[in-house]
Amino acid sequence: MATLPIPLPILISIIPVIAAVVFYHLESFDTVPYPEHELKRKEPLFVPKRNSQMLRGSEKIGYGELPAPEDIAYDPKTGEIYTGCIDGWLSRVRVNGSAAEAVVEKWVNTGGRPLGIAHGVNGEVIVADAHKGLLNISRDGVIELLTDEAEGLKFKLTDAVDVGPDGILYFTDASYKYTYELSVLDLFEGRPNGRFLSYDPSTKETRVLVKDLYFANGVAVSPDQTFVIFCETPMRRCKRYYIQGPRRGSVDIFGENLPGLPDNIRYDGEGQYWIGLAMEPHTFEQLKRYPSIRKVIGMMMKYTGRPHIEKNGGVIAVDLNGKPTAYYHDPEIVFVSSGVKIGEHLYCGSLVRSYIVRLNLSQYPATPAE
Ligand SMILES: *[C@@H]1O[C@H](CO)[C@@H](O)[C@H](O)[C@H]1NC(C)=O
Ligand SMILES: *[C@@H]1O[C@H](CO)[C@@H](O)[C@H](O)[C@H]1NC(C)=O
Ligand SMILES: CC(=O)N[C@H]1CO[C@H](CO)[C@@H](O)[C@@H]1O
Repeated sequence: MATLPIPLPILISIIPVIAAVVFYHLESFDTVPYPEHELKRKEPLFVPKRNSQMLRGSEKIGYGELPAPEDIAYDPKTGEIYTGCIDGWLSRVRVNGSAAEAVVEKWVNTGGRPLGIAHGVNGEVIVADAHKGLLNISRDGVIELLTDEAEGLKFKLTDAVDVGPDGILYFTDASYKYTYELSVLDLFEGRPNGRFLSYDPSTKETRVLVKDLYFANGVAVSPDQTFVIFCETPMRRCKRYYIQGPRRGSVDIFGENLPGLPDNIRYDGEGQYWIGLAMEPHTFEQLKRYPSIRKVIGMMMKYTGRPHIEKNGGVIAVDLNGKPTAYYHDPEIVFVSSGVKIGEHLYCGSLVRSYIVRLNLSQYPATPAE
């Protein structure tokens, strides 16, 4: 009788370990380290004013009628708010008076997942649809696909959009590799799979302006139209791409070390950009350091679902130079996808709630930090 090289009880006890190791190596999900210099610990960003309990006093707009309203775009001509939901609907919300009186109209269904929204120069609505690409929705609700690929590579997660001079559209594809539903895997993988692009309606040309971006997200054209801001979610920073003037075509950092993972960016017409922050960074910063842990969690997610590491989301306001002015957050709010200031209210989009959160900023302001 042949003797086992390892005693049977020990062999049995290490089988799960061997299985785990084999499984780890077979699994195609492959993580890489984030760039070394990005992992340096930094002092938390100083923000002069904050409201650290922004849910207190907030109201719910369209409760139950707006599942995961991601971006918010205000049309000053009609006083309506547009938002895109997880069920594919692009809804128009009329808010006048109290939150309870808000009227939600399901306008068009893209059949995909509408994310970024911008009002075009001809009264149309431009939608960055995660699944479909960049869409043009005419005033009477006809949907047209403008573009869904560039340089031979299809978009997988068209994310944010804004309209620049001459009606040129600036937008992001957060990842060519992972869909909206699997976006956590993109952040866990640690590769720059995103692109910042433009689409010119007069030539129908799609151009890649910046590639190799880490989850390219929120887009906002500067009010003087000299540059376009976009953010890289896992890097907690915003970059600036110049579209006019002597620096045209170059990129620099607009703001970094944000107190959360940034999503959409909106200019308020009054000197400030509002950036939605999904969650505070601490746990994710830890994960960024350990690709093998990200890999194991990423693999397990297929069977166990997404790990819940998020807390304390919010919105940060920064001035025209990217300097923070105010930070609204709350331990109980997560996956804030956008913040838009309309009049004296801040309206917040969400990836997990079924309504828009609204806060009266005159009544519940950010106050000087001690
Ligand atoms: C969107 O479609 C409308 C209606 O056809 C058209 O007037 C408009 O120019 C289009 N916008 C873009 C950006 O293609
Ligand atoms: C917002 O709060 C201010 C200050 O309390 C109040 O005067 C104003 O009426 C509120 N606005 C609305 C629309 O409720
Ligand atoms: C927040 C909002 O949509 N307010 C609207 C209320 O109604 C007036 C006039 O009808 C609009 O100008 C506002 O924009």
